[in-house]
Amino acid sequence: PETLSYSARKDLVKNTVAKRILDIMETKKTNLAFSADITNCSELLKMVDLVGPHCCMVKTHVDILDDFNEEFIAKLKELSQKHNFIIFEDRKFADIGNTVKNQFSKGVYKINDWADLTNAHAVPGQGVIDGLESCTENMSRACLLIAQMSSAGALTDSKYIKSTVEMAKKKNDYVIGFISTSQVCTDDPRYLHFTPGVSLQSSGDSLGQQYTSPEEVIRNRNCDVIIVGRGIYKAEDPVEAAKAYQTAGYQAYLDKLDR
Ligand code: UP6
Repeated sequence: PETLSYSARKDLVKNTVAKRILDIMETKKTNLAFSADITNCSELLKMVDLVGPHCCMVKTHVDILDDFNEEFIAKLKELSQKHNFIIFEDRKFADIGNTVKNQFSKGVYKINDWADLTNAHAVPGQGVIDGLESCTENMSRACLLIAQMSSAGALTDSKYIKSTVEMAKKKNDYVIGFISTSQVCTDDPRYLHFTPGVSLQSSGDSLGQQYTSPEEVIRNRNCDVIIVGRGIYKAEDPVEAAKAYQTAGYQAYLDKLDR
């Protein structure tokens, strides 16, 4: 099938966050999401200031921060404006709607106040999305469903993937795409595919992570966004590493358009 450009797809989507992601990818020439899995606030912010110019999105796990505080959120938002990136909290919600609603909007992190994008497992059923969406006004926030995982032995078989895609389609403005290791929804170009488990150096870690290359993910598996953590923040020169992922990911997109 024909590959549509980011700008052509931008015209098809309704959700503001999806539009912004496609717009940023086109203008900054990057489909890299930086997974900032650093456990200290100031070190994380320093790294994000360095990598920010090269990514369309910064993905956080705020519950791994040793010194989380509200000032951190203010500074992260400042950086997102300075470098023009989306903030994605990788919370992987997976409970009944009512609990998820509280986890999203209350407690220490109040994720709904600051994260443009979050994600959820499909396993609880439709209620998990309804719980998140109930906190959201005018499609100013968005969610991804986790259809596949990069880790060894993931239980997401083809039946589960199919049901996850169907669930997303029932919520087509709020759910803007999938976490997946391949293109799970092939018949609707509005859905974005975000792929973790990407490295130019390594094939895996000792805890089940499995890596593939940016080219494989973007060009062959037809996904849209590469999610890279340790490949960047553990590199000797994180800026050079970020540039390498930016170039590899964007070139694979251009190759796909040419095909
Ligand atoms: N992540 C995966 N695989 C999934 C879903 N999410 O690796 O299926 C997340 C991890 C981590 C990042 O929680 O934040 O993507 C990958 O980091 P890495 O590049 O350092 O392996």
